[in-house]
Amino acid sequence: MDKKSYIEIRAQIEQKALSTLSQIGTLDELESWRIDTLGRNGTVTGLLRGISDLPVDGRKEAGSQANSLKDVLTKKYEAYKADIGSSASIRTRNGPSFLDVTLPGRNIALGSLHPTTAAVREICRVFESMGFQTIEGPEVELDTYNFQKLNIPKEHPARDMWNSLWIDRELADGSRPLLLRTHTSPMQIRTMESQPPPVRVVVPGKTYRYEATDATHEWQFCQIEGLAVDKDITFANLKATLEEFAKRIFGDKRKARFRCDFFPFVEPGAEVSIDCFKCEGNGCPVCGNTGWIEIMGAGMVHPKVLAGVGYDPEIYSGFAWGMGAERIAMLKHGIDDIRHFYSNDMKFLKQFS
Ligand code: FA5
Repeated sequence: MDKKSYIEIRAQIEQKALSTLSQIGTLDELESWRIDTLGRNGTVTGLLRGISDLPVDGRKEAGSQANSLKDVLTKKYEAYKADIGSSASIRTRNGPSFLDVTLPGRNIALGSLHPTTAAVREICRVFESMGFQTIEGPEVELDTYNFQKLNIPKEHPARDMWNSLWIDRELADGSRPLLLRTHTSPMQIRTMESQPPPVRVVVPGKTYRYEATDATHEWQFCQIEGLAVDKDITFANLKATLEEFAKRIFGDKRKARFRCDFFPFVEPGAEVSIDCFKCEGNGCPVCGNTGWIEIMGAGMVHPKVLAGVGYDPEIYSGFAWGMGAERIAMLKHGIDDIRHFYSNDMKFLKQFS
């Protein structure tokens, strides 16, 4: 054999050995490969023996090439053996890696509902069971809907009740009528304008106010508006509906309190509070030492508002409310600071998963 043929034979042995190895999936197959390739009568051993048939001047180089092939294949054999032997593995057909089907699976971290979302859904379900339909509305609102059609004209001092975040976009007439809605009440108007009575809707959604935050106030929070309009609706219907809501959400133990309040779009108006979960109504920092936590404003829809949307106030009457979803969740779970809801603290949020 001459030097050229020896080099060709070496290349063929290498190619065949590597290609066979790449198909191997079990220890038995690997052992047969070792015997065929590196064993006493294997191809590589035969290659080494063939050195003595070469002319003397080519033996040194051929020997080093045959030995380096032996080293490479031996190392590959050991790596495959360790890999297959370490587990019940399945060889992937083309890649060098192994898929170990016996390893335990990795847990997929499942998200969970934010406590505000959970509260909103629970509250809406309660009202849905009483015949209300859940709808949503725009968070960027027109002055007309947020104020004017709710009986709050421009320059009216009642606007001070809602510190507004205005959107700095001037219209052709020079007005800047867009704002982030300060409450969900604009949806009272949008709903009544879009359908004839009877109406029974609840409207959850984000609301925004330009105000300082504290334990019970956020600048962005969630409200749930409610509106029922029909013939013969009275304040007794309002009270019964909201008391039923309070019982279903807080249980029979919690007490609800109705007190006179002023909102330009209702007459009469009421502030609804629940006795403080923290001090059981005795007075503490959470309830501002009053024993009560205000959860909503409510009242009978003002006749001017009904007339403004084309409902005849002589025939139809209705009640409405707007409650703070986080305040409800705080009462339900004993959370003493509303700022936890929006601090993105996983330790807080995970308690509700
Ligand atoms: C209103 O927003 C009226 N639109 C409610 C209403 C609707 C009255 C229909 C009559 C008829 P008020 O500003 O009081 O009212 O807010 C209603 C509720 O939202 C409050 O009782 C409270 O639970 C919640 N709330 C108000 N401001 C904040 C705030 N900064 N952070 C968290 N919750 C708030």
